[in-house]
Amino acid sequence: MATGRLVEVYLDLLSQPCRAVQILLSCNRLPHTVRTVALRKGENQTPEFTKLNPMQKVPVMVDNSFVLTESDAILKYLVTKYNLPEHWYPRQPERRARVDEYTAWHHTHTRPHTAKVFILEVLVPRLSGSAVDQDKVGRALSELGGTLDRLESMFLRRQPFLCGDDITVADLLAVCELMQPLAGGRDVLQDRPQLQRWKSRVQSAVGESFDHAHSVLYAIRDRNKAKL
Ligand SMILES: N[C@@H](CCC(=O)N[C@@H](CS)C(=O)NCC(=O)O)C(=O)O
Repeated sequence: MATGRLVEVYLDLLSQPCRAVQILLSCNRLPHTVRTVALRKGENQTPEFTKLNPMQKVPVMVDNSFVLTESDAILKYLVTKYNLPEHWYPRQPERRARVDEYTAWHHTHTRPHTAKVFILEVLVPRLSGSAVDQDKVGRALSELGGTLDRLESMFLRRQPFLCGDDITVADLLAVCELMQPLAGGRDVLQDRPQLQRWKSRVQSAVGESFDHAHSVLYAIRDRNKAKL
């Protein structure tokens, strides 16, 4: 392990990609410092944070003076730099390419389609005070349905994890995204036993870091449930 300052990560645990980074760090017991950037308070727009990431987004990682944005890049960097167990991001070219294949697809499918449901059911009503637009939610859910079908029929076809026999960073990115609509009380995996079994395998593989990273999300879910 490199000497010097601990890896620093700038996170808001309500953010899906931040949770993926947090889970990787904590389940591998990689010493790190978390700097919380509360998006709801606009802390990502301060001059200090903007200097770190001009795109004003979390997560950001700082390793000594090396600053890195984009969860996908951060996860792969941490595995490589700190020699985390190889299964997270395999060295063998074909197995590595499978992870890259998913993570490229993730940002055009799993992430936008799942995030849209969360935005429509939780963020828009909260920020605008208006009721949930059920027509839009219906359309978003049907789009997400296509992505969930692909996860089952393509990535999880005859294998326990998205990219093979063991957990990789791809599973972390995916599971954190698919958890997000729970904030509004929606379990998008409810009628998806194959994906539920995969999620349980991911949870078992990462242990208590899963619930720890999702504690903010669970609190919002419970608060919203209490309002009904
Ligand atoms: N592709 C980026 C996405 C980062 C991102 O969109 N982060 C959101 C939270 S999930 C954010 O910081 N949003 C603040 C803003 O856009 O103002 C990644 O995977 O790291």
